[in-house]
Amino acid sequence: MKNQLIVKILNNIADILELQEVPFKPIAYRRAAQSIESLSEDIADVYERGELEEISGVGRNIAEKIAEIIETGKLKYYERLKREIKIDVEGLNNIPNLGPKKIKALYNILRVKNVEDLEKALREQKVRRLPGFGEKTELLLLQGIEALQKRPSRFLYLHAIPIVEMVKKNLARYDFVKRVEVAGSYRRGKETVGDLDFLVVSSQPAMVMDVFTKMKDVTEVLAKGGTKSSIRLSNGMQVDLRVVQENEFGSALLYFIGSKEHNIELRKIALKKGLTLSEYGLFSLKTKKKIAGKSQEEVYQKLGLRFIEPELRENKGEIYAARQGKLPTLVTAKDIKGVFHNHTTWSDGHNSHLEMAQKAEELGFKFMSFNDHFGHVGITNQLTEKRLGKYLQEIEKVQKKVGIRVFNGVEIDILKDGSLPLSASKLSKLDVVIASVHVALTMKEKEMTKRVCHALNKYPINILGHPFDRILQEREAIALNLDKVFETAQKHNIFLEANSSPKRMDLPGESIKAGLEAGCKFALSTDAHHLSHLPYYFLGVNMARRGWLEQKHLLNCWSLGKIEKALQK
Ligand code: DGT
Ligand code: CA
Ligand code: CA
Ligand code: ZN
Repeated sequence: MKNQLIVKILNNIADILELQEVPFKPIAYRRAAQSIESLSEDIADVYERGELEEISGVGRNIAEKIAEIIETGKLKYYERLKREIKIDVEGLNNIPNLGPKKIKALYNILRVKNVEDLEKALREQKVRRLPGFGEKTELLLLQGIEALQKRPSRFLYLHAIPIVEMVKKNLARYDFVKRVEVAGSYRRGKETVGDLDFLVVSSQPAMVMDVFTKMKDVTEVLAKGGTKSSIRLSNGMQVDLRVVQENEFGSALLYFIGSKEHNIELRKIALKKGLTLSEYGLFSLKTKKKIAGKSQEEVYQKLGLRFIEPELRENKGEIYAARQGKLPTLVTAKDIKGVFHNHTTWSDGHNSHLEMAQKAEELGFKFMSFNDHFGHVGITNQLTEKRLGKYLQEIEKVQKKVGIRVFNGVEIDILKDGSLPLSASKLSKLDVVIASVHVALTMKEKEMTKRVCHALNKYPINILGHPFDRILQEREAIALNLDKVFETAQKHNIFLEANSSPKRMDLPGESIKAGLEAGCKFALSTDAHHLSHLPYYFLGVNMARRGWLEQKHLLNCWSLGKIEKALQK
């Protein structure tokens, strides 16, 4: 959907033209932008119908420009203006409370060309002296720049949860709100979300718009129209909301859950059947009659497909599987009988073995495994051969005090040369051996792959821990040839980890799917360092579902007897 992009470009053009003191034109561009802002449908659809010029304020000239943006995602005229003006209007316009008049004054008097210049001028307290600015504006602009710099481009799934709950709660308490559902990447269980997308059924859209844009935590209203609005919250998260009719709720959900790639495929299938699919419903091309739209199930059915779970909707083979009746029966949180990879005060965790095990029992698990760090100097309080005996005794004691099976084990470092700091014979006596890369992360792909595969080939390992070793928003994944790693793990019956730690989410769903296709099996872990981390195992379930996993592929779903057998080394 390019409406927002087009609005932004048209407004930026207006600003540039105003800075260049071109008469009248800025007003025309702004008027067009305003109409598009309040458009209740995708402008691409208007364009396809050849009706751009029917939008109020859009004449031949602007219509051509809009068409160019829809077709190419860019506008040559705009690019040229940007080059001419030498002022980064786009960047400056992102700062709240800064409009074209102020940008002009800043340039004319202080030669401010971009956000960097502005920040410098603000810090040197030069801005307050400009006519129409003052100390208060200076502070506001500085705060705006700081907020922009802090704003992450994507959010951890875990951090999106309270926002989703907050929006739902704020809306659901009104009688005129019949239904609220979250869609988008969040609904597909993606590891991170760009923004949140909500759908609401209501016969009073204007009231919904008011309530939504006036929620307590809203710092900026990005757009407010008759049936859709976008806001920004204090943490920088953008939330889009759209009101639809009950009889189009299914097709609207389908559209806004996405992914875009999945939607495009569905539209193609519709066309082949002489139908057309949009967020408003599934229609006959010939008679224009509506065929489905109330529920997602109905739309899929009319397209000749089984219902596809949102986590699978990435156009990665799910549509073919749905047509063949071969969709996987995805694992659910209820199927998880226990979790691997938990840390305690014996290494860098915050709780004792007993506290962790009791919490696991309280959560309804049937087993858990302890895998405190063993290895390399550098990890806080790591286990050593000398401490290992006492550590194992402690776990044995805890086993007698709780009603769940407690597996012992370690998370051992894969050293630079692919060796592990404990012998194979000693490792084979432990219940669960997880091997992970924690140090020397910058190796080239070939070397790193050799290192990991060497460990998998030579040692009795049960689980390859967090294979990417990435920290979301902080550290990129290590360079690995996944095909080779998957092949080696599969050969030795080594499980690949689905690590549920919110900042790891490792392997992510799409790589789990690749591993599955290579014949690998998986183990879900919490990587908990505190008992409050244990409930986050559901994040791993999201990943497993996005990776097409069924119970038979995920060790955590098996019976204890089968798990013990699978862990034998
Ligand atoms: P995000 O927010 O980056 O994590 O990812 P999404 O998938 O939530 O993407 P978003 O918020 O831009 O749009 C929400 C859904 O709306 C998306 O999953 C599918 C639908 N959608 C958005 N733009 C288009 C489009 O241009 N064409 C089609 N067919 N669907 C779109
Ligand atoms: Ca989204
Ligand atoms: Ca969105
Ligand atoms: Zn680790």
